[in-house]
Amino acid sequence: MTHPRVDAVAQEARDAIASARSSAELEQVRVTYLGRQGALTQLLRGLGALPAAERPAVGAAANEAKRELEALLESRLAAALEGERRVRRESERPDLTLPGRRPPRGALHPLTRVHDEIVAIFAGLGFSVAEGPEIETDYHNFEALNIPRDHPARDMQDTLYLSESTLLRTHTSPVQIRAMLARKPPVRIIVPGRVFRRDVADTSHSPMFHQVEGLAVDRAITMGDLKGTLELFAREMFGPGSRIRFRPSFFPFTEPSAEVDVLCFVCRGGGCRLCKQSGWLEILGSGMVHPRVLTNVGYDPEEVTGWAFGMGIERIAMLKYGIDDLRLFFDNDLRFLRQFA
Ligand code: 2U9
Repeated sequence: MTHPRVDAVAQEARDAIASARSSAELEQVRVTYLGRQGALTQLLRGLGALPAAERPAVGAAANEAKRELEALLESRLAAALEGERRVRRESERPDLTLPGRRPPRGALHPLTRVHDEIVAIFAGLGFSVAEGPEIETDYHNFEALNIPRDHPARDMQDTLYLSESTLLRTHTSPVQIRAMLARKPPVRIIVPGRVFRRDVADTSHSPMFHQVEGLAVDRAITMGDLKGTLELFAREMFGPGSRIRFRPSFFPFTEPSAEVDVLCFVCRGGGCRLCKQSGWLEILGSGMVHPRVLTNVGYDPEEVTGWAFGMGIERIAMLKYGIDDLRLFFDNDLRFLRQFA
């Protein structure tokens, strides 16, 4: 069934469908001809205004054209959508030739790096790692180490006491006391760990910091052994040109005692900002274990001798990396930490 008035609109719609280039354009065509204000819809709606004799023929032709156009639109729309999906799949296809994305990689904390390096150097010399509790007794932290009751280090200013007889260890030395109480000589241990002091944080103080201490006890251990060991340590830690010097000092738990400097690795002794023009950098304290300390752990100072040393990991790290504020180690500012990646 056809009718010239309908045929003109229908042909126009067919042409529009044929030339539509996308699903969006097809939808536009549908709205133009079959939508609420569409040309064919208006034509059907205007049937009442036609002479009665013409209504059936025009009505039938318009309905037929509507069904035909709807079917045509549906199949063209399906084809257009499939085409558009294909184009999108193609453009979104992963490019397998692109280089992979690197997973974000963390880095060791500078204190961990220095700790590991120190431990590795002494492990290479036959020392084994010993660890112990951070909460200690007054006996292991002070008494056994020949630090008498009236010694300034005992002052409440320096020590964080938990009770009359327990405290946060102020050095890792109580671990060496425990090790010696537990076994017979020879002893060769390295003792890394956290220590605590009653201090307010500033560029060079922190209520918590890290130490590595060392202890060697055997028959005929001498200060020469200590010096040779520390010289080797300094060369591995600060470079093969490193030299050390001993300055007389005093600690209650060693006799004789010495503070140890390393030749400044920046100016090689000439004097610079890092070594404050002295040519030397203080790196640790050391000495021959006091005979009273050996007696306290049941060793006979006539039979065995020993040496010990202690160093602050933060201090070594500050010298090695040129860091001027201790607090940087504990702030966990990524702008600082990333520099050690
Ligand atoms: C035992 C006997 C002796 C450990 C020693 C030092 C000297 C020393 C400081 C370095 C910087 C502490 O972190 S710091 O402030 N330590 O100068 N430590 S001798 O002597 C011992 C330890 C244990 C049984």
